[in-house]
Amino acid sequence: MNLRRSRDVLLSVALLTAGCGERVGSGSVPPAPAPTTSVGSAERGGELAAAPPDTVDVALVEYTIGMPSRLSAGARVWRLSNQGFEGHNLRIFRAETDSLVWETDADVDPGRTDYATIELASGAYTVLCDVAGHDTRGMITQIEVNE
Ligand SMILES: [Cu+2]
Repeated sequence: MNLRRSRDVLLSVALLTAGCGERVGSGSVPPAPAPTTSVGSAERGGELAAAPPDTVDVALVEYTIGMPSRLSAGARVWRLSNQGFEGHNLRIFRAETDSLVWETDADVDPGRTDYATIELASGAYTVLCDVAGHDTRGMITQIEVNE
């Protein structure tokens, strides 16, 4: 697939550091405690103590992306867990325009879980892992976001 790698600035994205013992209030995205690290910060193997109920769970494994195919629009916490043995990453493209709307800063290492707050407007999106050969082997999926 020939995807344009341009950033779509219409969406605001904030990284959420998975702090040890950091609690996430129910229903809303908490103010991130001045995260200065990039994605890849669940250093202590940490899970958030309590992820918001509308957390989007994404399982990255050879070679599939396990996640809901329908989401509601707005800002959601995405929990990216690499359950495989290779590094994986995530790219989100608007399906209509092939424009990149979000990407991980770095690969998620095997066994690691990273968190990001991602805001998506309604529409159709393609979600894939950009590691060479992974999308063609199955790490690509279509999702629909609705109001
Ligand atoms: Cu991958």
